[in-house]
Amino acid sequence: MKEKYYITTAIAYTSRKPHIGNTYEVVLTDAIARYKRQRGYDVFFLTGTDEHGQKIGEAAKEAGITPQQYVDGVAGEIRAIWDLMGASYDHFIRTTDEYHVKSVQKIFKKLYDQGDIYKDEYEGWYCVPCESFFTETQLVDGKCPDCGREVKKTKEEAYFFKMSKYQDRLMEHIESNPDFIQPESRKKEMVNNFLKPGLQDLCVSRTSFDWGIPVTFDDKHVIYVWIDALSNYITALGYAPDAQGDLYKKYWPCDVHIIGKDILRFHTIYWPIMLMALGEPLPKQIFGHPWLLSGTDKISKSRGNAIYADDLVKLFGVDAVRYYLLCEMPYAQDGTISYENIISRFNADLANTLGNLVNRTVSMQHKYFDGVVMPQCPGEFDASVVECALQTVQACTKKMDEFKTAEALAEVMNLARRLNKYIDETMPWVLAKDESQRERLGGVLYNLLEGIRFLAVLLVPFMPRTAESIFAQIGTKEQSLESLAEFGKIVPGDKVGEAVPLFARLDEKKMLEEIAAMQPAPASAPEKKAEEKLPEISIEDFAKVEIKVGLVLESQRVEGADKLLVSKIRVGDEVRQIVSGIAKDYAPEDFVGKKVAVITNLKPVKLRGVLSEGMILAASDKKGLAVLTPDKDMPDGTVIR
Ligand code: ME8
Repeated sequence: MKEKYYITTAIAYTSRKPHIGNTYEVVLTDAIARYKRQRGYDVFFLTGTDEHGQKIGEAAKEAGITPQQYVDGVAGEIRAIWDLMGASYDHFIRTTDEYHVKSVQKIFKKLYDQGDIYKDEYEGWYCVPCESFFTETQLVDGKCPDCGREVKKTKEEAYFFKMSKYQDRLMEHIESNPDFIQPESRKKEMVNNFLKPGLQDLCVSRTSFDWGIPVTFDDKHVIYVWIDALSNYITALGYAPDAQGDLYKKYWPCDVHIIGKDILRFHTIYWPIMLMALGEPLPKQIFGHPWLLSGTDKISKSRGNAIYADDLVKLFGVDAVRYYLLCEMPYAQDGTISYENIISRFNADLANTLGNLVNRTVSMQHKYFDGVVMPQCPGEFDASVVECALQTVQACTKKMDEFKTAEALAEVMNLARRLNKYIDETMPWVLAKDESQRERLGGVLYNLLEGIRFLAVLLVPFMPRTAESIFAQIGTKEQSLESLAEFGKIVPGDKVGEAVPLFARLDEKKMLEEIAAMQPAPASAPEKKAEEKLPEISIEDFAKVEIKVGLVLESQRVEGADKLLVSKIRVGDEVRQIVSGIAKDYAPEDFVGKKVAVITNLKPVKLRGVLSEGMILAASDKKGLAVLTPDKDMPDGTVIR
C-alpha cells in the first residue's frame, strides 16, 4: 500500500483578489505535492478560502451585497487563479461550507465543556484590518503595531482559550521534534519571542460583528477567525469531535502545513494547542515560507504595487510564472519579483537553455534520421553527460525533500547547460557531413534525447505542461521518477514527435512597453524650486525616507533622452535600476564605480519607458549638477540618516 502524504496551504482570505505572493504559496505547495506523487505517495493536497471576519463583513457592506455574496465572488476568483496556475489540489475547502461550520461549532462546544474555553471580558484596542486586539502598551504611537493604522478602543465580553495550560507540553513537543517547525530560524523566533515569555490566553469569540460562525450556546458571540480557520485542516477530512471520517483516519496527522512566515505563530502555537486540547495528534511539520516582495516592499494593493498571477500568465504563460516563482524564491529569506527579472529569467533559462536544447535536438533527429531514434554508440564526452544526469537526479530529489525548490531547479538547469555543452563538444552538424560517423551521430542524438528525458521527468513538479510537451516531442513513455535510475531508457527505433518551440525569446524592450501600458500612469515628481520654502516636517516625516549608499555598477545613456542615464546600482544585497537626469554632467564611464546616495523607498516609475527603482541625490544649480557621495568610503547598503 502507498504511504500517505497530507499537505496543505493556508486558506486565503476572501477579502480581496490574491496577489502573486499568496499565489506563490499555492504554486510551492503544488510543486511539493506533485513531487511526492512522483515519489509514489498517496497525496492529499488541501487548499481553500478563509471567509469570515469583520473585514470581510465590512467589504461586503461597502460593495452593497451580503457577506455570502461577497465571499462567493472572491472565493470563485481565488479558485480560478489556483486552477489557472495548475494547482492539483484534492479538495478546496471554504469556511462557509456547512460541514465546516457544524464541525467548528462542535469543536468550540467541546473545548468549552471541558473547561479549556471560558467567558470573560476583554478591554483593549482593536485593529479592524488585522482583526487583532492590542493592549495600550503594545500600540506604536497610538496605532496598530502591525499595520500602523488607527485602532478602536473596545470593551467586549468574550470567550478565551486557556493557552497557558498547554504551554509546557508544547515546548516539550517542539524540543523533542526538531523538524516540527521549519526552517530552523523560524523555530527560534517562535520559541524565544512567544513561548519563553509565556503565553496569554487567547480571545476566541467576538460580539462586535456577526459575520462569523455563531457560538451555539451563546448567540451574541461569533467564533473568532483563528479557531474557525485553523480547524479547516481537519474538518476538510471529515473530522468532528463526535465522528471522524475515513479521510481523517487515513490522512491525519498532516505531514506538512505550508504557510507564510507571518502566520507562523498561529500554526506553531495556537493550532498545536487546540489539537492537544481536542486529544488529536499534532501535524508533523509546519513550514513557514518567506515572502515575495516587490523590490524591497511588501506587496499590497494599497501601495499600488500588487502584481497578479493572471496578468503574468497572459504575458508569460503558466509554466514560466511557476518557474519564476519556484526558482527565484530563496528557502528562508524573502524573494523579489519584478517584470525585468521575469523577462531575463525567461530568456536566459527557458528560451536559451531549455527551449533551444529541446528544439535543436528534436529538429536534428528529424533532419538526420527522419525522426527515428538510433541506438547508443559510445564516444568521447558521453561519460560526463551520463554522470551529470544521474547525479542531478540525486541532488534534485534531495533538495525537493527539503522543500528547496530553487536549489532543485538550479540542478535541473545545470543538467540542461551540460547537454547544451555536449552539443558544442560533439558538433553533430560536423558528424553529419562524414558518412563514417553516422552511427556516432545517432549515438550523440540518443544521449541528448535521453538527457532531455531526465530533464522532463525532473521538471514535472515545477512545469507540468512543459514536461508533457517535452515527453511528446521526444516521444517517450518513460516518464516516471524510477525510470531515472538508469541512463538509457529511450528505445531505439521509436519516433520522436514534432519539434514545437517551448519558449520563444521575449523582446525585453517591447515587453516592458506593453507592461507599462497596462499600469496606471505614474505621477511625475514635483519639481522643487531652490528658493521655495517647504513646510516644516517632523523627524518622523524624515524617517519615512530611506536613503542608502549605493555603488554604481553599470551606466549608459537612455536612448533618445540626452539628459538621462540608466544605471545599475548595488545597494547592499540588491541591485536597483535607476534613471537619473545627470547625463549632461556625468559620462556613463565616469559614473561607474562611484558611491552615491540613493533613495530606496520611492515608488518605482517609468522614465521614457525605462523603469527607475529609486533616486540618486544630487545638488544642482544653473551651472550644473553634482551627485552626493559619502565623505569616507562606506560599504554600499549603509543607511544614510
Ligand atoms: O493569512 N509572499 O490569509 P491571506 C508570500 N486566512 N506569501 C504571502 C505573501 C507574500 N507577499 N503575502 C501573503 C491568511 N502570503 C489567513 C490564513 S490559515 C488557517 C489562515 C501568504 O490571504 C500568507 O503568509 O492573508 C498566507 O500563508 C497566505 O499567503 C494567505 O494569506
